[in-house]
Amino acid sequence: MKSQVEEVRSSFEAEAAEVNSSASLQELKVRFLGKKGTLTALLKSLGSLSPEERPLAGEALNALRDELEQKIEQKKLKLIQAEDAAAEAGDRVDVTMPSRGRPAGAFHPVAQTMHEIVNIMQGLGYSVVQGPEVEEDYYNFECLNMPSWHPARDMQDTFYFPDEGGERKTLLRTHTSPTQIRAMLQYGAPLRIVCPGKVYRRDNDPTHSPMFNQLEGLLIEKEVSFSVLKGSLRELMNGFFGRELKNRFRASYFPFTEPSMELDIECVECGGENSGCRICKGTGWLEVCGMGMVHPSVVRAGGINPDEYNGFAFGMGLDRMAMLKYGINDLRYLFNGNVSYFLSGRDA
Ligand code: 2NL
Repeated sequence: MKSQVEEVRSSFEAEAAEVNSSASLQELKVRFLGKKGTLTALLKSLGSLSPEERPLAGEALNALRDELEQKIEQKKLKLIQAEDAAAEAGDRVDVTMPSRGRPAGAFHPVAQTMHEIVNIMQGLGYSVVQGPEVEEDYYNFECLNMPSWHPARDMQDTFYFPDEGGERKTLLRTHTSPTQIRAMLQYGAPLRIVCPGKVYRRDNDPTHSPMFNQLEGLLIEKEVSFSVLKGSLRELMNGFFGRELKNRFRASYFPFTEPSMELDIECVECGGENSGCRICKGTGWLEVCGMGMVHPSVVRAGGINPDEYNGFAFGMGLDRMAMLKYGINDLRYLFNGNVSYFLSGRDA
């Protein structure tokens, strides 16, 4: 029995030396002191010993059990301390580490689009002019042939700043045209300008935001023809989309131009090949730009003699242009500030 006690002790010592976690310590405890443990088996065998041998062997085995239990408890404490210290060290900030860095920034797709269009127009001799977003009714509507009773105002309801008498003379501009009127008054003719910027309308649905971005162009010279307008806009669209696109000009109406037209380009998504195309609704065409020859009374409102000068103007939505060029399928991605959509697969 004595040699068995020594055997158990030495095998415990050997195995305990290998233990390096509280989990493996628990396994060790079960192997020696558990119901089917090595030491437990010896204790059970006491009954088969002779009455003379039993007390001594019992004493030795009980002493060994106490010893093992004690060693296990000590080891457990040490392991828990070491594990806590390791966990804490993992949380500690190593101030000598280099920073993780940030992904490179980029222009907002609408800003990018605005710069691309402005660059093309600058190549055609146009300058950029900016103006106030809080405008006067006169510049936004009145001088553009839209008196207060005009039905075209219904489509351009906006946000007003009533004065003390309750009159609504100050508003958020519904288009960038008032900036073009201001430019005509300031610089006179001849004039070639583009006016990009934020505009506002009382609209809010999946394809209309209360704030959106527009770019208008204005050219005032002597004896300008509609064909100059058509050529300039073809140049703009082909330059912007980077390839020759089919186009068509349809008759339209705006209060401030006469005659007025709209430009359609071939669908940049399907090229007219997909009758179920979500982008062109199966028509093969995309409406991208409204335009016309500036109405003589608008030229006059700009302080320019319409008998001496004429010209053309056009306007387009920059948000829509950005969505078409960059394949953005929901207007809300442009406004919610979540860049993850632009960093990963967009169709996901
Ligand atoms: C559209 C259509 C257009 C204009 C804007 C304009 C400006 C002046 C005089 C005459 Cl100062 N016209 N701008 C003309 C035709 C169309 O925009 O669909 N915009 C998103």
